[in-house]
Formats: sequence, structure tokens, C-alpha cells
Amino acid sequence: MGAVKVKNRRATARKARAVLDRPPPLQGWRTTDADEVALRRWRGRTEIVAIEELEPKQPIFGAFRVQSGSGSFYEVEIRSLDGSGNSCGCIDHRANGLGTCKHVEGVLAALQQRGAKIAAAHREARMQAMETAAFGWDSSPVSLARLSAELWDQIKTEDWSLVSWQGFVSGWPGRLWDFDKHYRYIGGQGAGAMGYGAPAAVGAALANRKHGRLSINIQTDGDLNYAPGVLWTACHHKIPLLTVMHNNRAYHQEVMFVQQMASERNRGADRAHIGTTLREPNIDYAKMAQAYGMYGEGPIENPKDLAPAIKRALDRVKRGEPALLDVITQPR
Ligand SMILES: Cc1ncc(C[n+]2csc(CCOP(=O)(O)OP(=O)(O)O)c2C)c(N)n1
Ligand SMILES: [Mg+2]
Repeated sequence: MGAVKVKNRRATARKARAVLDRPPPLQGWRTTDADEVALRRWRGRTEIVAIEELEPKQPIFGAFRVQSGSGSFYEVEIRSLDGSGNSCGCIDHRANGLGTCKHVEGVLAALQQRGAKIAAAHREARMQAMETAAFGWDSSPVSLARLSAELWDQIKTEDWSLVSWQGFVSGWPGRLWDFDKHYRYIGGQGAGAMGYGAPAAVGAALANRKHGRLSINIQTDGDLNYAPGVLWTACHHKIPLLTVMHNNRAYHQEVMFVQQMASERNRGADRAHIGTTLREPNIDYAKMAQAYGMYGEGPIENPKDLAPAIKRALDRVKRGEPALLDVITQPR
């Protein structure tokens, strides 16, 4: 019984495919460019046997080896997903003047399919992230999920840009925010040197200024102490930038590293704070900002105080000046 059902389903699927895969009707020589592109799109979906990534590090905007039904291989380069700027070594691509061919269209169709799968996985991951973000929501020091969520709530309708690396904040912006444009994130420093964060944020905010973008810097405390003078630069040049301190009162990466080494070697992880924490005395970053001429608030320890403080600081930034909020945070 089951087998018959499967057979029937297969037969129906075959019939459906015959209709779906039917080529667009040929128009003779009086075809428009749109007809010709449609024909190649259809052939791309039905006549490509295999697609191999040639640059695994560039899985979308990279090169692909495409095998067509005739058994020939062609090299396709994808530069855009809306069909312009892509190339292929086949004669059709060279001669037709359309900027596309069935090999390019075949790769684009495969990428779209893969994109749909990735989008579904992304939606699932975001749901999970929102559940995880609820842990320690009301805790003080403030959780980095809460900090990122409160920020997102107030920037999501703006043309925003995150101008700091998110590794030190456990990737929470990446898990909760919608990074839908290339300029939403500047990424990290590559070589990993501390002291890069604050100056890079100010530089990126300067680049964003002429586009009217809202620059957000989630700033670690250790990093700011390398080159705090850049706060003055931001004020002097009236660079709109919201800096929110991820002030865990430590070079926490180092705390964790020393804890790990001490534990591995049985050498007293309880002393890992020596030389790695920034306490006694605590550093007052609101005052530091003010000393350089910047609007500064804090320390903010109660997560309930965060939203109104972000609003006040954003009002300043939208008027074209930098502002800093000192938030006392969980280590990670
Ligand atoms: C120039 C330089 N000095 C030292 C280090 C080693 N180092 C890596 S992370 C880190 C501490 C970072 O502290 P902070 O900026 O407050 O971030 P946290 O880990 O506390 O979130 C240090 C000192 C480095 N990477 N580069
Ligand atoms: Mg720190």
C-alpha cells in the first residue's frame, strides 16, 4: 500500500516537473532581451549537471566550475545576485550581450536555493538567541545580551552601523540585530591588538558621518585605556558616535587566560585577578568622557536605567556630537 502511494506520488511529481520544466515558448527571431534572459534562466535550472565551488572562502561572490548537460565545463564568476556583473567563459555569454548565460543562471539558482536554507537556519538560530538572551535579563552587572537588546530597540529604525568588534561581547549584536547591509559592521582588528577599538570606532564614525549613519561603539574598558585621547578627537571634530562602555572592570580576556593556565598547572586560579583587573580604584568613564569634552553618563549598574540613558545619549548623537554611557557589565 505504502509502495503504491510512493509510486503515485513519484508519477505526479514527474508530471508536475514536466509542466514546471517546460521551456518558455520560442518566439522566433523577434525575441526581447527579457525573453532571452528567461530562456537562459530556465536552461540554467534544468540543464546544469554539476556546480563546483573554486574558491571555498568566497562561497557566494566567487568562482564556480559548471558542468552543462552536454558534458562541457565552464568557469563562472559571480559578482552580484541580481544578475549584473557576472561572467562566464562560454561563447553565449561573450556573444549575446545580455550579461548572463545558462551557466551563470544555473549558479544563481543554486545560490538562491542555498540562501533559502541558510535563511531558515538563521531564523531558527535567532529564536534560540532570543530565548538565551532572557537568562540574567535583570542581573546587575548588566548582561551583554540585555545591553545589546536595549541598544537594538532604539537603533533598529535608524540607519545604524556597529563600529566595534563584537567578540568581547559574546557576539550578541550578531545574534540579535539584523545585519542587512555591508556597512552595518566594521569587523575586528585582524591582528588582535588592543588599543585599536576606540580609535577605529572614531575613524569609522567619521566615515559614516557624511552618509548620516548612526555609529554605535560597544567599547571595552581595557581597550579604551590604551588611547583615550581619541575621545577628544571625536569631540573636536564633532563626530556623531554613541559609545556604550562594556565596563567589566578588567582586562577580562587576560583574567580568563590566566585562570585557565593556573588551573591546568594547579597554580591557584584564585590569584588570576592580579594585574588583570581594573579595580581599586574603579575608573569613572563618564568623568573621563567629560574631561575630554564629551557628554558622559554613568556608571549604570541597574539594567532598568539603560533604556532612558540610551535615549538621552542618542538625542545628543543625533544632534551631531559624540556621547558615552558607562555601563557596568558581566565579564562576557
Ligand atoms: C597591544 C596589546 N596588548 C595586550 C594584548 C593582550 N590582550 C588581549 S585581550 C586583553 C584585554 C582586553 O580587555 P578589555 O578591552 O577590557 O576587554 P575584555 O576582555 O575585558 O572584554 C589584552 C590585554 C593585546 N592583544 N594587544
Ligand atoms: Mg574589560
